[in-house]
Amino acid sequence: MRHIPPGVGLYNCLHIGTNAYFCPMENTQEAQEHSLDNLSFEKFRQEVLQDYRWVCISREASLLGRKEVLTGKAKFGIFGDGKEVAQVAMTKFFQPGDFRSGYYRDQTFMFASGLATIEQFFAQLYANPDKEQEPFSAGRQMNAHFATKMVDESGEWLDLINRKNVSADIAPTAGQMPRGLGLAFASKCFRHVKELKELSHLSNKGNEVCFVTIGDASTSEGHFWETINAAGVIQVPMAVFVWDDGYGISVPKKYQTTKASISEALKGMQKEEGTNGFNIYNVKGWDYAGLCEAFEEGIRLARETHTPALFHVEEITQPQGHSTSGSHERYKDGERLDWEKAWDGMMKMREWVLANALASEEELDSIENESKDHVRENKVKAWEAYLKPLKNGVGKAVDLINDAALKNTAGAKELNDLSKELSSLREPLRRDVMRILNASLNIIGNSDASFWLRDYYNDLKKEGKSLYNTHLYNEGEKSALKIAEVKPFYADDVQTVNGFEVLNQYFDQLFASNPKVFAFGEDLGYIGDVNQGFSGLQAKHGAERIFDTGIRELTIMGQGIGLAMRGLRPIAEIQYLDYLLYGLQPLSDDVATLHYRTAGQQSCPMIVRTRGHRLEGIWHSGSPMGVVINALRGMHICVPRNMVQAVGMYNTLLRSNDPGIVVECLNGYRLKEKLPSNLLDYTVSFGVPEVVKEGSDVTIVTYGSTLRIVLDAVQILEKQKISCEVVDVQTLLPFDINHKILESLKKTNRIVFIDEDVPGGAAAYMFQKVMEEQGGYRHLDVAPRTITAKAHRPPYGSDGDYFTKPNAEQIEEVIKEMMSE
Ligand SMILES: Cc1ncc(C[n+]2csc(CCOP(=O)(O)OP(=O)(O)O)c2C)c(N)n1
Ligand SMILES: [Mg+2]
Repeated sequence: MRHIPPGVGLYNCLHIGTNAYFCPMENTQEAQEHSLDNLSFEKFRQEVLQDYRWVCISREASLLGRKEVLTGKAKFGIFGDGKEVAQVAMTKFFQPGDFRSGYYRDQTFMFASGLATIEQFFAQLYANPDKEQEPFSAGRQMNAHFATKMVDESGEWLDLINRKNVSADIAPTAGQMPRGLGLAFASKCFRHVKELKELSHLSNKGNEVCFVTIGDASTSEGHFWETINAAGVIQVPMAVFVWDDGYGISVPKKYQTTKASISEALKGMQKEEGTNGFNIYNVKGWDYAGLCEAFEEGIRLARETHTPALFHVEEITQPQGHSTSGSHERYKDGERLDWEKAWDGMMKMREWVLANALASEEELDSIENESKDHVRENKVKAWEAYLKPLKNGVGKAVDLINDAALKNTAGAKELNDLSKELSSLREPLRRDVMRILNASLNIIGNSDASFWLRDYYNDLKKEGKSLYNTHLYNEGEKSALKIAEVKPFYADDVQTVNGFEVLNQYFDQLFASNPKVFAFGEDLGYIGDVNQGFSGLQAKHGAERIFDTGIRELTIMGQGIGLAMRGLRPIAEIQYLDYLLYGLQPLSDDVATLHYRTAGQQSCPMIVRTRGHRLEGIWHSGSPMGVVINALRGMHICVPRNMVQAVGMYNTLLRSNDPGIVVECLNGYRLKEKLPSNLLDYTVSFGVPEVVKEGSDVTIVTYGSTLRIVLDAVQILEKQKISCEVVDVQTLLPFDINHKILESLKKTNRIVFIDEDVPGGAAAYMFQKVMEEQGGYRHLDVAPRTITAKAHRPPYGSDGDYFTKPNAEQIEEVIKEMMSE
């Protein structure tokens, strides 16, 4: 661990990316060797002053931002005051091609890197949904949740190598850690997989560093520890900056961290001669020169050698406390508050500039004053731009209501009152316009006078939808829904093989044909996964592309996220569906929301491969599909009934930019299947169920491994002259987009939904889709049913399974009951 001593004196001589970031001025001889002349001194001075300017601008943005919230112009604000100096230092080493995976304190970094303007910052504070004004999330994210554009409108990756890249922030503390690991890990893949060299717009030989920022308290999360361990093991160019302000909202670090110091607690992670691990640095958050020196070394080593670095940046203050939701006087004592004032980074930087005669008092005063003006002017611009369409909307609605009042004498007074109410709102919202238009329409009724009002009301509804309800999935040509179906082709001399061999042959061909594809997980590399899908393939395609990971589902998902966001095609494995819960948080909060929360500017086409439903016991046999479909809106949920279908689903996902999860049936690996001869080419259309058996008395809707149990029951029922139509839904998300199940129901007038989830889980979801969305209730002769597992998990042993999950006899009984109603 390196302690950077504070106050190292005057440094000059700028050589970004070399060892000599700053050279001590006292050493004139050496300084001359580094071409210290007036010109370079002036350049250095200007750079320091520019940094100071960013510090001042950012501080003013925090101060005015808080006021905007307290005066009611914005709902909530969280700011980066106190962290400015560390961030201007960090910015110096952030190069085009690099990535940031950070959190809500990084506004100074965003300003100083040229990735955010003050106007954009305030546009987000006001929740302006116009992407031109608020380019990070189009009004979808809280303030200080940043992002840069990574894919174009047609879903192609931009030249990330020439851009400074910011992966979209999320609010859950430490949620940036797994993604940061993956973004850094991608550099390792680009460096070591020679077939990727051609993708020169995505990487420059893996020289990119991922900058990961995190607060001191958030290092208490398991996400932090798992990520740090994984990065220490696999050695990736990740630079972690812990902004240590001593608190996580109100809770001080003595309750957060062993020895109240993250660098102390991490000592065993320090890389030593001949070991892996981290380079760990301690540095003070107000010490501009010390910060630059530490960051220069750690980031250079990360870039060159892929050794991760951790910077414990201590003694950071929070001049305005945590956020606009409270005041820090409630939990910091007088001594702490006084200390924070005395060690304010902005003040310390000013002192340092003066002590080293880099500028006069007057020069610094004018930088401070100009910064204040700059922020104030841009804040006003952002507010005006935000209000303009809203005011226009109010104006138009008021005109229409007044107009209608003239034509509607009975309701004129009420209409005039409504139009007055609307025009008197100082800070109107779209919802105010909607409410008043609707109230006006209720008064006018369906008369001719309502025509233009209703027309405008409908336009605003459409506008609201396009502003707030779009981009959950790709909408253009990279949408999985636009991938045309190609049927599997079976040659005359078709082979019949085990299910796992279908996958194995497919993955072999896939890895030979597409260098962007990677697969990894527990036991996936050397032995080729627990069911042999990858058997023999590591030896053939290389351990850089098909490999084992530690037992750490969360960061396996993180590795997948990072690779996918950088334009690769990861297949990240969760060994058993039951263990998906360990990896669910990044899928739900990060993957599933990414395209939505960036309004389509970032994509994460990762594939999660897992297997489930059908071993035995409380774990290894679970089917928590209700959890999955509800947590993962924004991903596709594929539940193939066999491995041929699974391959078609992998092909569809690989052709699109949408993320998806494929749940293979655990009992299917040794079942015989015919091997298609177009393994790489056929696709399964998402949201298109398949009728696997036609019938006329009852429609049975199911999926995945339950299908086999259903077919057993159907055989028995058919002998009793009950004709069953069996529908395999194939994908739970999306679900039967063309209402094929309704067509079946129209024919049979009886329907039952069957799966192995708990009551009220995925079967209830399918029920709601068909009954409510498709209007299936109109075609029922008898009450519709769901058959599910019991509420508890399946006990170990085949009888435990039999009495817990749907079995053929139970299905037979329910269907006979339906037939006799
Ligand atoms: C998983 C999760 N738990 C709780 C919160 C609420 N929360 C937001 S910020 C915060 C404190 C974070 O403190 P720290 O990591 O030190 O960062 P700082 O705000 O001090 O920069 C908490 C508890 C959250 N956003 N996410
Ligand atoms: Mg903190």
